[in-house]
Amino acid sequence: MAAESAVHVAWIGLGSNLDGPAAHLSLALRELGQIDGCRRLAVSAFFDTEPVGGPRGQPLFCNACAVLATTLMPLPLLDRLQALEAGHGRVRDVRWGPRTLDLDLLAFDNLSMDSLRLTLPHPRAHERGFVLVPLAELSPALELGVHGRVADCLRCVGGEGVARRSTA
Ligand code: A4P
Ligand code: MG
Repeated sequence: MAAESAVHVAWIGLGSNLDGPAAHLSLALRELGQIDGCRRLAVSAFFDTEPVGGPRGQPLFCNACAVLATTLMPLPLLDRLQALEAGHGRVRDVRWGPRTLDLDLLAFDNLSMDSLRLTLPHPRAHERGFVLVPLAELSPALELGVHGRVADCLRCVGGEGVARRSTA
């Protein structure tokens, strides 16, 4: 990471429910730390989670969160995340359908933005146990914009359908 560039903090949500979900997450976590301009600061446990939305009967998801220090700005970081998804064979067909790897930019510093390609904080993070449970392990005091602190969002939503894996 270039020493003279401003360093930001980015929170990433990882999800997979196809072709060995935990292996996709483990590899993606390594890859996140190898992105030029990114350093991995912290990683949550892995969680088996009931699918929210999408087609009936789709497989359980594995979810986790990571915190990165980065000199990249949000859109270039999103580009890198989408390139990693593509490298894992991600195919976009059914909305909220099965996927090998989903990398969501959950929050970036305390930035709020809403553009065609990127909304920050992630517009559904505050209402989803599969995001909030791993995120609360790392950053319970993180503010999700107008929705308030992660720990408070989790108290409202609850962690139903989210089970910590005994081994990652
Ligand atoms: N986009 C806008 N803001 C962001 C952001 N903050 N981070 C745009 C990432 N992308 C953002 O995303 C669609 C478009 O959102 C992107 O092109 C980007 O420009 P996508 O990854 O192609 O598709 P998606 O993830 O299916 O879309 P969406 O609507 O973001 O889905 P969600 O809300 O992330 O939900 N159940 C369990 N248990 N675990 C899961 O991980 N995931 C989903 C997806 C549904 N149910 C789940 C899980
Ligand atoms: Mg996504």
